Amino acid sequence: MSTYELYYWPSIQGRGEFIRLAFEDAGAAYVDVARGPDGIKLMQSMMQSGDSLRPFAPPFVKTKELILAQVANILNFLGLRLGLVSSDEEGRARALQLQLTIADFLSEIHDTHHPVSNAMYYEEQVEAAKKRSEQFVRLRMPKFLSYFEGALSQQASGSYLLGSQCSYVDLSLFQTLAGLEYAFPKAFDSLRGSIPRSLEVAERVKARPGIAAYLGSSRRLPFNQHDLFRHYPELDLNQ
Ligand SMILES: N[C@@H](CCC(=O)N[C@@H](CS)C(=O)NCC(=O)O)C(=O)O
Repeated sequence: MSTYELYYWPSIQGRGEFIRLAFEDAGAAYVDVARGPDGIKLMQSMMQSGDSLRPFAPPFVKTKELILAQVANILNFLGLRLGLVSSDEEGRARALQLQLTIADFLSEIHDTHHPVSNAMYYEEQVEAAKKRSEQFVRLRMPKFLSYFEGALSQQASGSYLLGSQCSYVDLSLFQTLAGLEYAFPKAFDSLRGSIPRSLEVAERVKARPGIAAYLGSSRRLPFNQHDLFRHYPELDLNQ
């Protein structure tokens, strides 16, 4: 099996983590290129290449055949190869739908701390961030979480989002819950009781051999304040 190349910012988990978890769970050979010497330069040069299909933003993955960007698109492509999605068309489409919903969720999570612009510091947009987070915590976070809980409640107990097999979407759900718990501990705590199935899936994902080994390794960076999930106590409101 050839080695996959992952390109992502080296000092955060960010959206790259959703791809890392899939590689780690499957025990796939991959290199986190931007964590190596001159990796960031190489990543940036690939985004500035003359190729019209060049990635707009990281994460992106280079395989023997192609360079692919967009988390959900990458996971849709890798899912089959890594054994992290069922091989039937319907199952793959449903996995992609759930993953795209996670992408929407991540976008809103990001906007809690950067509601005005990515090009401004958090400190320059605190007031807008407070308003945005108040809405997020009260309405959007429970709405997204109950959507995934609802999807799980369609399945037999002890299964995953798409049935009895763990898929890349379950890994992403685990990561999203871990990030929310870090960023919004109070708000997350108050919602725990409403998402028992999701929490249970997250525990099972955490215990999978590839994931458990990864979480205990130095490759798993801690959450930090430059990341997608950030903990600002002033944004973490009880609903
Ligand atoms: N929709 C894209 C979002 C990619 C994205 O926002 N990447 C961030 C890091 S997590 C970035 O570096 N963005 C640079 C930019 O938007 O200019 C995905 O799901 O992969």
